[in-house]
Amino acid sequence: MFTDKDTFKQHFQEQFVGQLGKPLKEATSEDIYKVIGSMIREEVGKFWAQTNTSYRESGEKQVYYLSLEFLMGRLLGNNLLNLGALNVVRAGLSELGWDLEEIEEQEADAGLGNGGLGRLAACFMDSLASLQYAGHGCGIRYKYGLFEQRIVDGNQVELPDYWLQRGNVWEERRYDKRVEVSFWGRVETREENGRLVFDTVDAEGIWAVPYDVPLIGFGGRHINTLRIWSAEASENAVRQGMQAGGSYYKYLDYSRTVESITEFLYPDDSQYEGKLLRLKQQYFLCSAGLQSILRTFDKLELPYEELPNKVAIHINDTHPTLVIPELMRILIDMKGYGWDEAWSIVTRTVSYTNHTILSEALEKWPVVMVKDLLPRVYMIIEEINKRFCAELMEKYPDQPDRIAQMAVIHDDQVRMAHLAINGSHSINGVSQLHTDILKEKEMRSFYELYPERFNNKTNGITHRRWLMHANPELSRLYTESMGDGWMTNPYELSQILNYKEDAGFRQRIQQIKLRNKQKLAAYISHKFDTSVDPTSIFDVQVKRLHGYKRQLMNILHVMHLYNEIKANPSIDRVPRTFIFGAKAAPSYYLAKRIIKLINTVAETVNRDPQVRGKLKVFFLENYSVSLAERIIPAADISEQISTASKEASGTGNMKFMMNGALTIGTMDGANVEMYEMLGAENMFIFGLNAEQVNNYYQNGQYSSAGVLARDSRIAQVINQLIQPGPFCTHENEFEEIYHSLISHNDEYFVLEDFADYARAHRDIDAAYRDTENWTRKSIANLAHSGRFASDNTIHEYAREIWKLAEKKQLSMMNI
Ligand code: HBZ
Repeated sequence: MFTDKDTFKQHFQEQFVGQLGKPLKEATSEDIYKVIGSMIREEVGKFWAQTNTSYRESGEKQVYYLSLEFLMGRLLGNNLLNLGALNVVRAGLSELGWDLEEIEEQEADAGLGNGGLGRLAACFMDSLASLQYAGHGCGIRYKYGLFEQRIVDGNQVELPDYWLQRGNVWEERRYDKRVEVSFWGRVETREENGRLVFDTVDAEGIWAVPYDVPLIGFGGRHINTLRIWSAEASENAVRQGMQAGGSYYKYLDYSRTVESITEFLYPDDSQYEGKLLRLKQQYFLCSAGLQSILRTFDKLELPYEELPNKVAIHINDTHPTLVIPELMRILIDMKGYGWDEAWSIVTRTVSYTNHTILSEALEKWPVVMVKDLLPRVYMIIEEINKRFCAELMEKYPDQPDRIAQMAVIHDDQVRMAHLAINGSHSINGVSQLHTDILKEKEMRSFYELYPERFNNKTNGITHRRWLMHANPELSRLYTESMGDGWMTNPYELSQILNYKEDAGFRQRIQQIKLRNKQKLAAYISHKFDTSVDPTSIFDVQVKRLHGYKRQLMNILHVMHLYNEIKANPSIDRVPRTFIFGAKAAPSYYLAKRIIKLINTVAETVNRDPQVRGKLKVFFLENYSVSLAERIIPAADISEQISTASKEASGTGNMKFMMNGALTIGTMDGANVEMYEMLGAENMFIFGLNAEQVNNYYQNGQYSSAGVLARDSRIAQVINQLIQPGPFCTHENEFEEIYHSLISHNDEYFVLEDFADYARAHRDIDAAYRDTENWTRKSIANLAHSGRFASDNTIHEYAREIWKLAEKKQLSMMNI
């Protein structure tokens, strides 16, 4: 169907009329989107089946990536790219009078994730399929994804994201593959053939119905599966309820309650939510996922001792940790294994990634909640804890504190990270610094106990979405210059270092950046009905809003720049356009005030004729994967300014680097690894390092008020938060922000790092004036970005954690 333009056109026209029953001349862009989507589904169907058959026949080890979040974004463009059909379809549609980009805009983002953690899962899916590993995603089909953000009077307003409203062309409902998930009930114990048997009675069973989405690998022949589960009332429960005298209305209520389990994604990215519904979501995923995994394994007709050789289950943070006691339950209660055999199977099968050291994000479930909702699973967790504490007691007989500190159950709470570490053979952090902090501080005692389990896997991003699809012009330049080997081996991007001294090449790089900036400028101009100068420095910070990510420091610095220009209108500054995009968790009050502050500053700055031509500020609403694809290729500066030690890795930093932006950043997360490759001349590093931050936390010697007393520029900006003036319409307007910095002593060292941050920005100003040298720095960033392709990360997971068979290096020849 997609071999050449004319074949495509012919098929497309036939399919259009056949599917929609109306003439092509009445088509809307949404119609076109749907028809192309269904053509792709049809095209890949055969290969999807083939991939699954080959897995079954070869019996090769399967990886299941369990995650409460998959932030997939749009699929049309990437699927066409991976199928090798992008150009054919673009050209064919163009002849029919349609623009592919406009068609892509018809697709709703699949926003089934909050941020980095969910997007990482999506990048991993693309790499697994493209590298032809047998790796699948297992998640939840939320009816509502992450809320849609609107800005009203400068404030964030949340709207529901009903992404399925117009249907979803990519998914296949597989009702025949549904499984039952049970909640509540009581455990009854009896003896059978001399052994204790546990039955859960009076439990409530509901259906988990899977929807399968094909994950099309690069080349279009290898298709893995993302299986997302939806909760539905089981007709059995309904019938029983009706027989017991329940009314029809009661039944309707009941089925709504059941469906609520997969109704929405929890919108917190860094704060753990101790809600019963969230715990239900977690168990729902684990139970449904495991049943489906084991059903596939059962087809091999092997004993369960073989499970760790045939199956790897990876848990994305602690959210799916219940898979550990659930697999124990199945092996012991249903398959008849003894505890020790079962435990050995479980721990050799499961591995765990930690994504944060923020203590407020660590999951702890109240014992009563787990016990009521999942009585048998709770018994198993208790037993795991008992045995673990006994092991500790033997090892550290005179250290009761250490045992209490490491226990799985403590203070009437189940600590999910402790359970995950206990039940996994591998625990990894997501950047070298983050892993070191886990080993030396946060999880030190576990590292001392099980040093061989801990390892690092620095995050990565898929260069297919973030370079080939988001930045087609740059991709074309690469291929013209050095061939297409970089597409299957992103390390080859380093070859462009050979062109650093080629003035013609640099000029092409500059032109591409300018065109990307012009496109974004047009988008912003349209949204805000104002002009945007594409020759100004585009300085971008886009990510979730959080105290530690320090959007506040960025906007305070913008206020400072404004003050400087006002005090000295003839000051010589390269014009800057500051661009922000960020969603705040709906319950995170301070984060929402920071959004309001950014919008207030933007309004003042953008309408002041005295700063016109020097400074502009924009907050782009509803930051999402598709918006990121517009913004990132247009950035000159990437703001990666978290308080050192707090950002586990960051992945936005890698996307900007891959699109030639220069980073202003702290020595945090994966920035450290970027710096090791790029050196001080290609990155703008500032601020406290992780050790200094920790020393401050430990010795308590930081005083934010002291910083104010020393630096009048900061004092001026801080006062502007509470005194009527350019950024404050009434007294104390931003008092909560003010107090977080002054009364609460500036938890994230915004004021401490401010001066050095401002210095780094002046360095940027100076460096940007030398266009040729700036471009050389940009090329250095582009060239080294191949290191952060998720293909590399996935090869490392496959080799070192999942123990998959080595794959041969792909090349464009065999794609
Ligand atoms: O995971 C992020 C880290 O903050 C970031 O540094 C890292 O690069 C990325 C991928 O490893 N963590 C998250 O995005 N975390 C969440 O989104 C989250 C979601 C639900 C929760 C807790 C955290 O309950």
